[in-house]
Amino acid sequence: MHLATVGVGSNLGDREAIMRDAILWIGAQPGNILRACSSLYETEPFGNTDQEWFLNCVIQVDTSLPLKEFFRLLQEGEDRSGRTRTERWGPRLLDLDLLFFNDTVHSDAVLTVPHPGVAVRRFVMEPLCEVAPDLVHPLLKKTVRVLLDELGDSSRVVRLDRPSVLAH
Ligand code: A4P
Ligand code: MG
Repeated sequence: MHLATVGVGSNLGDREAIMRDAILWIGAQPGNILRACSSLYETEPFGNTDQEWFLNCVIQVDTSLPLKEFFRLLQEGEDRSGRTRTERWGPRLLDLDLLFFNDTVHSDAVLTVPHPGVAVRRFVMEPLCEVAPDLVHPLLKKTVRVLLDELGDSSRVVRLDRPSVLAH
């Protein structure tokens, strides 16, 4: 089994329902077991700031799929949510970013793991620290907890104090 850590985000439509549907779908695919799901966070847009706030969370999945197959599954998950790929960093129904895959370090034309943005984005690091504070970034050689302490990004990230996105 491999441990995949995935960032989930949405800033269009019924964000929570779209995220719940995607997370349940990922967990229901053959070879996958949903192991953890963070709280939801309401987050200020990073990059292109002229858009609606996002909902973000982080999940962990035990998977028997190899790296590239798991990534293809995430892309299929984005596509089935009706997402159209338009502007970079622009609004989206659903964004599934593969943050880590075990301690694999991999880069080719379509896939970079760990996700290059992971350690500099508060909207990723706060939910990530909730589910995997002791996970060590395989390139930076520091735990998530330490990386969050050292984080320079001061954009606003608010944890929603309500039942799990899956508890419906
Ligand atoms: N790609 C390469 N490696 C990966 C990976 N590890 N995970 C490639 C996911 N995708 C990866 O992605 C662009 C290309 O990245 C894909 O073709 C894929 O092969 P995309 O999701 O189609 O485009 P994008 O998401 O618009 O661009 P990018 O650069 O991936 O942006 P991010 O990093 O996904 O950020 N602000 C808040 N508050 N919350 C958010 O969730 N998300 C973004 C998007 C911007 N601002 C945000 C949020
Ligand atoms: Mg993306």
